[in-house]
Amino acid sequence: MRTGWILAGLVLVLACKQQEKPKEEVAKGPPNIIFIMSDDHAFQAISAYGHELGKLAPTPNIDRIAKNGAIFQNNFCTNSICGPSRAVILTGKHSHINGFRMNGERFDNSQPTLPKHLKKLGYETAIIGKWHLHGQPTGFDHWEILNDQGNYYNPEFIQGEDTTVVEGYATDLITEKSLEWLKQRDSLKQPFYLMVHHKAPHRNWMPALRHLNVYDSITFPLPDTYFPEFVAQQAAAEQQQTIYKDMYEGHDLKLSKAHGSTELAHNPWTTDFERMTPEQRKIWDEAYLPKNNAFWEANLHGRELAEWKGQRYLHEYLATVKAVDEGIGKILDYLEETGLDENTLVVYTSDQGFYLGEHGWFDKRFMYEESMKMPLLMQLPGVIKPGTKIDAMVQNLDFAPTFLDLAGGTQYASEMQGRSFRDVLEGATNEFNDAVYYHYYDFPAFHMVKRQYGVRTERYKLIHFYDDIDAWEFYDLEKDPKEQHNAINDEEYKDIITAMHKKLDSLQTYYKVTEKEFETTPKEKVDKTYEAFKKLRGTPIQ
Ligand code: SGN
Ligand code: CA
Repeated sequence: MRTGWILAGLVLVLACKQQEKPKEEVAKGPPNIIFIMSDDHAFQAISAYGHELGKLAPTPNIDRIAKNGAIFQNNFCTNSICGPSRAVILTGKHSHINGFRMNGERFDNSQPTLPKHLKKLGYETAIIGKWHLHGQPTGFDHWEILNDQGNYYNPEFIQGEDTTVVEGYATDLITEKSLEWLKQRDSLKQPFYLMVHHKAPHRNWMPALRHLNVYDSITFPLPDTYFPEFVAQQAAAEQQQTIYKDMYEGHDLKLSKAHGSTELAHNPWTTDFERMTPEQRKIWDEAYLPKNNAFWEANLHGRELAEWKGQRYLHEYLATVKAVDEGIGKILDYLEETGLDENTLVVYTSDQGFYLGEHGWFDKRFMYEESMKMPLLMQLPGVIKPGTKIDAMVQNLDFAPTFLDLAGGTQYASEMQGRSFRDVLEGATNEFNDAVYYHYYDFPAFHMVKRQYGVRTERYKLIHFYDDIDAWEFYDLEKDPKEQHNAINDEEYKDIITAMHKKLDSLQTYYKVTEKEFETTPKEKVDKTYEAFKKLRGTPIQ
């Protein structure tokens, strides 16, 4: 009997290894860092940001981070596209310096990165989920990454030389694998840096089976810029990311070919649905058949159809966010149960912002607010006061220097272009950047968004679209927060625009932007790409 109790006690002690840890001991060393990043998660879709969409489709667990710590209202990416944003986060350097300016380029994995520096400081490092920088990750003690963009259902995970298809839903699998990694390590031995990188809510927005009907009863508000006019906004007029013109009815909107059918409508690449097991597909079809039948019965056209497409998009996008939020809840619960939360910096962000119907769009890339702004929430007890709201302008460029500062390794940030915003986090100041630089290169490519660079200050924004065009835009964000009126020729802003040009020049000099960054594409290539995407699109239902 006694032996039985002792054994049971031992098992309990082992099982509760994390809980047993004396909290003061954990709290003394440098903080652990969990960096949770989703793919294309718009701040509008996070309830802590107070947007109407977030309120209707709340994210209570992401909001917990804001309650426990800080929410950033003005965090901007330097280049609103996946691979490049990830490269900036890893290196603390702008795209033209770290060498990864657009998706499809090769990331030089031999260069110094944040995880490599943290390892020198004694951290154990890991990345689980989307990588998207080609080649194998370096600087990580453990990595398990999705293949390229990854898939929502039964995705492939790459670990070392092995690629394995894992049955399940990507968001849940990434959460589970992250928790497994956390549970098997000894946090008394060394601090950790864990990057949890979700695929969701990236295109083509496939929710978890348990969420297929989750928002069916809600009509989401579409932005009042859903049918824009684009006056003096040539680049905006020539993009291909308009919900009602450019989405594929099957791949994006999950529409059936016809009433009564479960076969998908226009779906130029079919793998997303083919990956599902028959059981998964059955649940999917049972959820979608009635909704799709109702669509065909309604026989919509014109604006009504465009609005229907916007609704379908928002329903699915927000439903994919739900699993991300649930996963974050599990991670936060685990940290709290084990006491690890006391000395863990939890970061939640997305690789860039995203359009949820503003200007009629999905996707990102533009220097306009919704895609340039990234959500950012952070908690670290003792350093960040609960409920802190930060207005200072920071960038993804500043993440690595800030984490290094908190980890006691500022010496490694001296080569970086970003700066630590630790003082802002600690509430010592709300002053940081007076202006931020942006440069997007990925043209001609998906969505045909022109090359552009510019500067944003607290109130104004100056953008130059170049390559096959040469167009300047200027916005007064206080008077025109939705960036509808290009005021580049407005007399009243003449002096401000001159000052913004000066600011832009000085930032380009400071960040060592060279002539090479303004190269243009041969016209033939641009024309061919426009043609290729037109063909791929086929004839949209309009
Ligand atoms: C895919 C998407 C595009 C998206 C790019 C880049 N098409 O190509 O819509 O802009 O990724 O996204 S899809 O139909 O294949 O999903 S990023 O997040 O990697 O930058
Ligand atoms: Ca992305």
